Amino acid sequence: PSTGPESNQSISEKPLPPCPEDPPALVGPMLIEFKSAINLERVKKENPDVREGGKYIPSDCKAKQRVAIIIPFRYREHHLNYWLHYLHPILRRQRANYGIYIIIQNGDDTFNKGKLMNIGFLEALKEEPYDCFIFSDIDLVPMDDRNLYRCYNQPRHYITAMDKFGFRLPYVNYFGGVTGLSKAQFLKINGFSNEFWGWGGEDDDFYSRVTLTGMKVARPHIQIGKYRMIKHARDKHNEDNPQRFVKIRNTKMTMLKDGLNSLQYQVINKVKYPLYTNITVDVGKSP
Ligand code: UDH
Repeated sequence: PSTGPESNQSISEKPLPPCPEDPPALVGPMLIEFKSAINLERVKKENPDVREGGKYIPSDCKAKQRVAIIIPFRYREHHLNYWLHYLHPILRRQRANYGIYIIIQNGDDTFNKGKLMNIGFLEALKEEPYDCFIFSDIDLVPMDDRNLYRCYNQPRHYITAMDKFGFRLPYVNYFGGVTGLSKAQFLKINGFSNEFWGWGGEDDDFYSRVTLTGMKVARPHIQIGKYRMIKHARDKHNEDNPQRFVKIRNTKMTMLKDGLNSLQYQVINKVKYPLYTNITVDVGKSP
C-alpha cells in the first residue's frame, strides 16, 4: 500500500470501507445568513482536518470520487469567507474527497469566467487525479447538505431553487451558478467557451454543449436544491456582453474548436492557503 502524502492509512491498518452513498452525518436544511462577521482563523480551527490548499480526505472511509471545486474569482474576498465558512463543514459531512481551487483573473481587464473554469480544470488535474469537477460561483451557498457535491451519470445542476428568483430558477434551461461534470463529461464537451468576455452567456453556451453531445442535465429535488446568494452589485469590468445573444446561437458550430483545445493562458502564481488554493492567471484581453 502507498504511504505517500495522499495515503490516509498506515501499512498496518485495514483498508478503509467505501464511504456510504447516504452519508449519515448530514443534517438536512440549514440556516444560511450573510450578516455575521467571518473569521478565517476560526473557520480553520473548526475544520482542523482540512489540509493545506483546502484539501480534505475522509479518514474513516474511502470516497468513490475525487472532487475538484473550481471557483472563478476577482475582487470578492468578503464572499470567499462566507463560502469557506459554510462549505467546508458541509463537504466534510458529505464525506467528500475534495480540493478547493480559487482561480483569480489577474488585472482589471474584462472578466472571462469560462476561461477561468477551463483553467481550473486543467490546473487541478496537474495536482491530483480528480474524477469530478464542480464549478461554483463564490456567492452561492446550498441550504441543505443532502445536496451532494459529487458527479453523476449526467451533468448536474445543483441548483433547483434560488432565493434571488423567489426560490425558482430564472428559466428552465438555466445551467449556471453551481454545475458538476465528471472528467469524461467535461472533456466530451470541450469544456467552456473561452470567448465570452464580460457578463452573461457562457452558461447558456455550456448548457448547449451538454445537450448537443446527447447528455441531459439533472437536478436535485426542489427541497434539497435550494440556494442562497449573497446580494451584491454588478462588479467592475464585468459589464453585460452584448455579443452573447449571437454567440449562444452558434454553439454547435463553435464548440469543437473553442474550448479546452484552444485555451491559452499563463499561470502567474499559485499559493496554498490552509483553506483553499489560489491560482492567479493571465487570461489575455478581449479582442
Ligand atoms: N466573479 C468574480 N469577480 C467578478 C465577477 C465575477 O469573482 O468581478 C465570479 C464570482 O465567483 C461570481 C461569479 O463570477 O459569483 C458570477 O458573477 P456574477 O456574480 O456577476 O454573476 P451573477 O449572475 O450576477 O450572480 C448578478 C449581478 C447582479 C446585478 C444585478 C443587475 N440587475
